[in-house]
Amino acid sequence: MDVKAAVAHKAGAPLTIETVSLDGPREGEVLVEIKASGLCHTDAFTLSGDDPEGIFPAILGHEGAGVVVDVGPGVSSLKKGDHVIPLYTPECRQCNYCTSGKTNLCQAIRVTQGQGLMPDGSSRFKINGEKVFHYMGCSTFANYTVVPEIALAKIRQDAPFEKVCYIGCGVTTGIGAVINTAQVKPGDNVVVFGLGGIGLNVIQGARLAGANMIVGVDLNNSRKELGEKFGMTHFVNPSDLEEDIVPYLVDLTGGGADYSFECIGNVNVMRQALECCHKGWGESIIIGVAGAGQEISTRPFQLVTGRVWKGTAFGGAKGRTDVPRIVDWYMDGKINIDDLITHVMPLEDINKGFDLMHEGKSIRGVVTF
Ligand code: NAD
Ligand code: DAO
Ligand code: ZN
Repeated sequence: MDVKAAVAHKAGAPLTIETVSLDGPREGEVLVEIKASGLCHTDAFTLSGDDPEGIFPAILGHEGAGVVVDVGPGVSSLKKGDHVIPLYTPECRQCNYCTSGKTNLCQAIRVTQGQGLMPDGSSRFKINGEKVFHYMGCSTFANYTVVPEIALAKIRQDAPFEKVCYIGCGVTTGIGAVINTAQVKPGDNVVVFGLGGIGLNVIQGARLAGANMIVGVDLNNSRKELGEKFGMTHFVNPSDLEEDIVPYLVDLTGGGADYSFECIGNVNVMRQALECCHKGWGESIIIGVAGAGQEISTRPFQLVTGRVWKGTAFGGAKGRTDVPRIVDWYMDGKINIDDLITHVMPLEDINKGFDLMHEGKSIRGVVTF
């Protein structure tokens, strides 16, 4: 079939809206009509050329929601008409990672997904007979896409696509980092670096977990009001400080953060996030994705004296199990998504959506089809 997609032909170039040919679903695959897709910093990162796994031409997008239109042979958990959220971290429930109980990083289709291909090693997308790569197993910047069954979370039918698509990445990553990875407890002091689409969800996760101080750090003062709406108790703009930010935060939190979260992708900030943690027990969680070849550093004595460095992908969530629950939290009013979706636009305006992100004017832009 012919589908409408925003195609990334090469790093650094704007996306182009084109008609792309899409083959139907094969064994274990599902054809999904995408109704809405969020624009995440990670799509922009891949488009910039900084992503070591970036392959072109590709159809980017990994934060979508839509409806099942057709299923391939052997698909048993989904049927036509089901509402779904594609998962860039699948959940096969069978591989040794899934059954370990220690990680959400299912490896069942990891190799081909990293190559921009479906599990059988081929692509379903073509332009003029030439292969176009999938992205993160999702490719949600197209009005139809094909996704493996194990990479689809079935969600309730009354959830609005243009809101719950955000659960496909930003919401789950931020809230999950707090609840699954850090396991923040009531009364803990938390510091969040970077108050964008991920960091604000870390803040609402910390509030849900009953944190005491929730300190937000950002260079953009316009993030203060929104941060406070989501539960932030203190705001720090490092450029307004006359002293180094690390001793400032250690002092503010009465000895250091119980948990800190880096939600930017800046390796210097990652060091600050570790070093503002409490001696003896403070844990710092890296969420931000740094550019190709970049490295983190600290004095090993920071770890010897009890601080812990961790990272998290998709908030440690097992998507087929956890995503439908997070959709319920949204529908029950337990979490706020509406105030984070600042711009909704047709697919044709997707490049404007990325401009708004780069200018710091949007939290989440969403394209609809
Ligand atoms: P964003 O651009 O919306 O937000 C980043 C925020 O950081 C902005 O508010 C910006 O003003 C602030 N900032 C930039 N430099 C700063 C500095 N030096 N000090 C303080 N604040 C600074 O980005 P996002 O969508 O929230 O994504 C954040 C990061 O998380 C990205 O690196 C993205 O690739 C990554 N990410 C990771 C996962 C995962 O599973 N680990 C999932 C999604 C996104
Ligand atoms: O190696 O098993 C694996 C999974 C690698 C992909 C993890 C992606 C998480 C970070 C990228 C940001 C997603 C939007
Ligand atoms: Zn698995």
